[in-house]
Amino acid sequence: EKAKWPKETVDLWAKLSKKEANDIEAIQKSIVHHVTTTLARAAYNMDNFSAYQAVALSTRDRLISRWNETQGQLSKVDPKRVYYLSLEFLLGRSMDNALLNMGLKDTYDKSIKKLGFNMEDVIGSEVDAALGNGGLGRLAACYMDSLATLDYPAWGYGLRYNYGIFQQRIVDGYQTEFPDYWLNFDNPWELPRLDISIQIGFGGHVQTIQDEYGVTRHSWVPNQSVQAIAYDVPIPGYDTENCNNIRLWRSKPTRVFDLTSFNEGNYEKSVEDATNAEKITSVLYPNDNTMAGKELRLKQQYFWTAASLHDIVRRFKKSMREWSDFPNQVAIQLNDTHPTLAIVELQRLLVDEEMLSWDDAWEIVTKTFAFTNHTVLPEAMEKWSVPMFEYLLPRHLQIIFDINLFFLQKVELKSPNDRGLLNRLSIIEEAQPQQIRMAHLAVVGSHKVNGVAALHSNLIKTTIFKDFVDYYGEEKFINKTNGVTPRRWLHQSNPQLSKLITETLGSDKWLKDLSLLKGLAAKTGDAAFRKKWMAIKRANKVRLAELIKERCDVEVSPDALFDVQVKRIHEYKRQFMNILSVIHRYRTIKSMTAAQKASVQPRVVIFGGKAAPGYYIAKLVIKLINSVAAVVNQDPAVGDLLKVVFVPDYNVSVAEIICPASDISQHISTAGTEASGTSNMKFVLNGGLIIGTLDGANVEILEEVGEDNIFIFGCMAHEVEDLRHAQRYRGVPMDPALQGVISAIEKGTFEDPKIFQPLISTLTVGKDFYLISADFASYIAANQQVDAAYKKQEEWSKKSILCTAHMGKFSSDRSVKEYAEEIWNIKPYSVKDEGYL
Ligand code: 4GP
Repeated sequence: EKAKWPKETVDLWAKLSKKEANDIEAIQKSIVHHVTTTLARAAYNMDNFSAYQAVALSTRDRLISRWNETQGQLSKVDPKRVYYLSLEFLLGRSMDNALLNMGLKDTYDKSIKKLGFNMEDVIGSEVDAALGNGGLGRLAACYMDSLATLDYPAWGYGLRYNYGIFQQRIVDGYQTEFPDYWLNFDNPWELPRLDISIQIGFGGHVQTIQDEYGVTRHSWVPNQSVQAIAYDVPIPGYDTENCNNIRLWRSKPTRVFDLTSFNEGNYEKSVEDATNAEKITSVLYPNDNTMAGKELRLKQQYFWTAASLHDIVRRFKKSMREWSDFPNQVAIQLNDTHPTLAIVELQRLLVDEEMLSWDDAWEIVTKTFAFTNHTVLPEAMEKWSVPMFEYLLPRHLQIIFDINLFFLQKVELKSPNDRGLLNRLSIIEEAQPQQIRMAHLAVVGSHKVNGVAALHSNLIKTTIFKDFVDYYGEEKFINKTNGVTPRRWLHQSNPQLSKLITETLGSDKWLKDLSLLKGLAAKTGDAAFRKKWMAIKRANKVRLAELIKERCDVEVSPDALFDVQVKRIHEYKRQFMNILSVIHRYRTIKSMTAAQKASVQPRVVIFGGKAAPGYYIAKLVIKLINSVAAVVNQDPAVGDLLKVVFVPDYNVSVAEIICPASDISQHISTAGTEASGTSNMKFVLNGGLIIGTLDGANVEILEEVGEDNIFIFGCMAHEVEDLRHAQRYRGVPMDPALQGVISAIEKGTFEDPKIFQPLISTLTVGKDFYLISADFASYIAANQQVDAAYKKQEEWSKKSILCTAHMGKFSSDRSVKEYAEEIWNIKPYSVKDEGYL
């Protein structure tokens, strides 16, 4: 179009599409402009929230310019891109992060101060975008930050849920759930792309025809359809002009189908269909490490993968390349098995719609996809019942059966007559009814499969994917240890420490090359530095103490040892073991003389995290924590020696306050159950020590920080099965200290013991699946070592510094670079700042 314009029109556009100026005056003008026009307010009726809205809109203008520029340049250059398919993006707040990444925080700070507002209050008015459950969703968000920062051409694809993860409130010690209608006040961090709308089908039947060459062709004729509408979320990199995109899909009714019902005189039905269409992206399933198994969830998965693939294919087609070039232009990463249907959908598009041969199509598919596994827990393995699947996606089911048949035929050639092997490898589980094993489909349809920490990646090779490793060989199964973004998890959440590190290292380069932190190690001998370091930790503890006062109405002393366990509540994460050890500590203190008490290290034990609404045992753990807290916090015999709090509604923005404030944090899963963990990395990065088992990324943190700077206890992954066997069949007695704790609960020390009976039953000898009894003694001992080490404050401060100094490996920049080079084969492209669009 541009080519047809006269020169003066082209020049006029160039002149008028200059990017915004970033001086204080321009920023203030843009804020006031949004106040008076977009918000239709004025200076005299402003509050912190409307100030937030105006600042957000002004920030968003600058974000959009970068986004536009990046996407424009990338369309021209058309490099290979990676598409990260994730059902969860746990982004948290955007404003602070966007300002810091764009290098505008200071200027905005000054600008709004002069306009009568305070940056912290304004930032505090933003609600979290909580479109995720826990580790998996937050990892996706960290990876998006790193991809943009490293200038990789990358897009995320997900769903725009109306309701994010529920809000948790504690009522009478129990978790209660409230809907998180986060879109109540509009969301300035998204750009609705109402023009990008894709029709997605469901149900119906498959037509089989012979084409003009006599080849049998299938085509799917759905009988329902909904529209996918795109909402784009700009993701700015740190210290770069690049700004990537997360495209989230929202479901809407299609007009065509409403009209059919309407014309048939069935108005009510047509409105009902429309409402059902909107339900698809209504709510995030609140399950972490478990599979929901609901029909609506399967609908979400297909809706999302189909819309995303359609979009990816449309972009590819613009370049007029050969289909065989597809894997040279497109890499798709499957974040867990949730998007596995994308494999089937691409095969369907290529074979049924683009008329490629099955084998040519399958080669393209398998070169395009790679798959990340995040858990070995059996309850998390996604399976879909064949009848339900057939009803929703009849053509996809046929394709899955064909993929399976061709795969098993190859296995048969390699290992003839091994029916057991075929059964174990099959994508279809022969149950009543048959089940589709999504993890098997993901492995068969991908060229690389990775775990998320060294231990976990080895474990999947010897357990859930063992037979696949024998068949495909080792090279297909690799490790990509998780990482976290130092921008959000240190620079943004711990500004004082970030400043001290920059001063000490002489530049802020460490924010893009985290290995530079090792320069801090030389400072452990510098007493003045140690003092500054510990003063910052204390200030962060004061900030957390204020949050605790506000949310839990408990006063805690920032001079006590802050001991934190925040993460989803799950039996395998063993919050139960933690609170049992707290009861043990309480009983020990109660039995002491005054003289003995004088040498006790005061501790504040801080819990936080959500339990899946249907996870009864996890919810009882929350109740027990609150019941123990109620007794301990009121007991004058204990005073400040022990306090227990459960911080309600743990989320990303609460984590940003908690992570910088811990002295010790707990990562105590039964060995072999936590795939990686990422909060462990955030705590250590902020100079907190950890107590943990040899599980997930703890193992690699130990390697980096050294055994003097971490507290390791408990059994090892390879011992777990033997220990379970021993307690099941040889009746190993319960640990005596644990026995004492259980008796105290049963005697009613903390409310009516009947409440906790189902929880205690999980410890019955022979049933203690997560091995709390087996690990209890070493856990108590490790906690005693923590107390003793913390008393030597000078030594502790050195450990704290060394922890941060050795965290270079755990930047998500490192993880993302490994994915880019070893799996996706993509190269960075730096956007040129041309000053106009
Ligand atoms: C989580 C794992 O439990 C956690 O160890 C890991 O750090 C995280 O993924 C990111 O890789 N898994 C899930 C899940 O959240 O639902 O499987």
